[in-house]
Amino acid sequence: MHKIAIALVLTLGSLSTWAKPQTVTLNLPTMNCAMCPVTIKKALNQVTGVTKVEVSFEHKQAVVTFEDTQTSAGKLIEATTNAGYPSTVVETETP
Ligand SMILES: [Cu+2]
Repeated sequence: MHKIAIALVLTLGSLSTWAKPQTVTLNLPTMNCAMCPVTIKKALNQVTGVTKVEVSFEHKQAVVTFEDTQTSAGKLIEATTNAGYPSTVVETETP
């Protein structure tokens, strides 16, 4: 029992160091009403590897956190474009 717990902690620990979470800010200039952020958030959350999405209608931007082993900024842009909102990357944060 004890050994299993230790093995699990080691596995989770090595996984989290292996997959690096990245945060990108996307410009979404075509947002034009209060429903847009809802649509965009839904589209981004459907992308594999995305762990957090915050959409600001006020700033016409989306802040997306994702695992860089599973997806990329290009895939996120593709997702918003497919939802009807072409986007561009504002900045990339590397912790
Ligand atoms: Cu809208």
